[in-house]
Amino acid sequence: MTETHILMPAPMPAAVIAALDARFTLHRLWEQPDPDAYLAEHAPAIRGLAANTLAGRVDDALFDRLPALEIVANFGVGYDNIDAQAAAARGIMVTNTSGVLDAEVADLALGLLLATVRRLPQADRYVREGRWEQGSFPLSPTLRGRTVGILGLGAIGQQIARRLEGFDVAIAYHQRTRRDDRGYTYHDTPVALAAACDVLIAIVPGGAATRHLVNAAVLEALGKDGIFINVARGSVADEAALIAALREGTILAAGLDVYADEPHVPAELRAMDNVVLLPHLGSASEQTRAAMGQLVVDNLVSWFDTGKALTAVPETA
Ligand code: A2R
Repeated sequence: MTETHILMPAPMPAAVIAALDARFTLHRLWEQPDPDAYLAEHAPAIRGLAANTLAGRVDDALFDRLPALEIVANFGVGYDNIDAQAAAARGIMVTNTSGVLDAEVADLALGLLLATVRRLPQADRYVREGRWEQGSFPLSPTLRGRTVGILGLGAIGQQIARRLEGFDVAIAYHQRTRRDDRGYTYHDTPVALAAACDVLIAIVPGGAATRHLVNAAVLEALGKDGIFINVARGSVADEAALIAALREGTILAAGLDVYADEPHVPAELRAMDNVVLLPHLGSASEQTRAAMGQLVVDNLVSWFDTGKALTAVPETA
C-alpha cells in the first residue's frame, strides 16, 4: 500500500474497491457517518477521485475542496456528471471508460428497437396473462422499409449503425461534424434528420450542449409512424414533449433506457402501452461492468505510476 489517497464518494463494484484498496489508501466517503466532516479532514491528501453518477456533481465546488486532486476516473463513458472544462482549467485529468462498453450499449439499442417495433414486452405480458388462449396477439408495426436516423454517430453510434446494416434498413445521421467517410446520409439538424427518418435513435453525450436536442419539433418531424429510441441520456429528450407526442399520436412508439430524473419514471409513461421502458441497462452486463471497473483502476494506477492516463476525455486529453 502506498500513501496515495483516493476518494470514492459513492459505492462501486466490490472488485474495484478491492483493487484500489490493495494499491492506494482508499477513502469510502459513503460509509462515513459525517461525510462532510470526513472530507474536510482528509481532503488535503486526496490526489485521485473514483467517480460515478451516484457521486453527485464533480465540479468547481468539489475541486475547491480538493487542492491536491490530479485525476478523476469516471465509471462510465458518459461524464456529464463531471465538469470536464473546469477540470481542464485546473490541470486535472478526467478519464472515462470509453472503448469497453460500446458493443454492449449498441446491442442493447438494437434489442430495445426490436422490442419496441415488434412489441415484444407487450407480447410477453400477453402470454403470461393467459390471453393467447382467447385469441392471437395483435399484429405489430415493422422495421421493414424503415429509415433509421442516428443522432450522434460516435463510437457507440457507429456500432449501432454497423448492426443496423444487417437489418437492411436505410441509415442516416446527424451530429455537429459531417463525416463523409462513414458512408451514411448526413442531415445538418436534428429536425432534418427526424424528417428523413421514421426511427430516431439518440446516442449523443448528455450535458448542456445536447439538452432537449429531441424536442417537440423533432418529434413532430419524426411523424405519426415514428419510433424514438433513447440510449443516450434522459436530458437529451424533452420528456414532457415526448409524453405529449406519445399520448397524442404525434409519434407511434418509444423505447427508453434513460430518463430525465432517474430512477423516477413519470407515471404517465409507465401507464402507456406504446412504450418499452428499461431501467438504464445500456452497459449493464456482468462482463462489461467488470471491464469498466478494471479500466477505472487501470487509469488510476497508470496515472500514479507513469503520469499518463489510458482513456482521457477530449477536454483533458
Ligand atoms: O457533434 P460531433 O461531431 O462532436 O459528434 C458527436 C455527437 N455529438 C453531438 N451531436 C449533435 N449535437 C451535439 N450537441 C453533439 N454533441 C456531441 O455525439 C459524436 O459523434 C457523438 C458522441 O460520440 P462519442 O464521443 O464517441 O461518445 P460515445 O462513446 O458514442 O457515447 C455517447 C454517449 C455517452 O456519452 C453516454 O451518454 C451514452 O452515449 O451512453
